Amino acid sequence: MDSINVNNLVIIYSLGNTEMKISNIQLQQLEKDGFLILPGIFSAQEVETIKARLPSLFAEKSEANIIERNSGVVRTSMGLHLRDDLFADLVRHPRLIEPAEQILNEPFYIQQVKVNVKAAFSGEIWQWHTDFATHNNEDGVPQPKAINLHILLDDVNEFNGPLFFVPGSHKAGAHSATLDEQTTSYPLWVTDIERVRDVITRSSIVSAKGKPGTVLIFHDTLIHGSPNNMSPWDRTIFSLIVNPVSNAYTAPTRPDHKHHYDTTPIQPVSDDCLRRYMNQSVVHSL
Ligand SMILES: O=C(O)CCC(=O)C(=O)O
Repeated sequence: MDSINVNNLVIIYSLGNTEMKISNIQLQQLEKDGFLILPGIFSAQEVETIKARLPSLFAEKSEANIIERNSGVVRTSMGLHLRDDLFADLVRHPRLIEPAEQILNEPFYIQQVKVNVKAAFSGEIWQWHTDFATHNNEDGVPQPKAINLHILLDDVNEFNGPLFFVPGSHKAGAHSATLDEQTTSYPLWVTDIERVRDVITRSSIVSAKGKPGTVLIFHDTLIHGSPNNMSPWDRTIFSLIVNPVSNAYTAPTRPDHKHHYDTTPIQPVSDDCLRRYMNQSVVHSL
């Protein structure tokens, strides 16, 4: 079996199959820090192809488009794999799904799909939180086993609202949290501030910056957040949350676009699945 290292992922050639794997060192790093930052996973052309779908999705009158409280522009656009055929492929992309298989080691379903836009000058904060606080309190997800996979669709720098991660904070399990329905238009279970202070004092903060095409992977109990975008540059990020079928919701309170009810296990599609959308005018076929 031959293998080569491309863009931080190991591509293993075996009996004519191509597999995308993260290395054991990266798996250990994820276990230790609670997150991975993987530059160069999607090409500039792939990112442009993904971004080309967004204006028409954002223009739709849909409750899955959540609008910023102050500026009135889209803050987050959800359920995209059910609204657009490119996103139906992207949520099954092997460069996301094969690392998720390695991490989870059991069948998993698509829990949430969104693009978070943090528009230039107006994009608002995501408070300090863990994803598990919302998954557990709103959906009855029993254990913090879900993982969040992001693709940076813009250049994310220190000025346009990068995610902040607290390394190692996932190890403490569930953190005390309170539902915040006031700060932004997106109700969020936010980590209690004394807890955040305590954890950061013992750890640090890492700013998840990177070029378009960078992938972030992080655990359900990792404390994270992101500041307002005061810069003249948009910050757009795709997010896919996957959860083991054995750990599915038990008491959902949220609409399907916030936690998908279909627990069919995800199967990866082919690595070149985005190619057919390149240079294509956008036609929604779903
Ligand atoms: O887009 C952001 O800045 C925050 C996203 C986030 O917190 C999440 O996906 O859980």
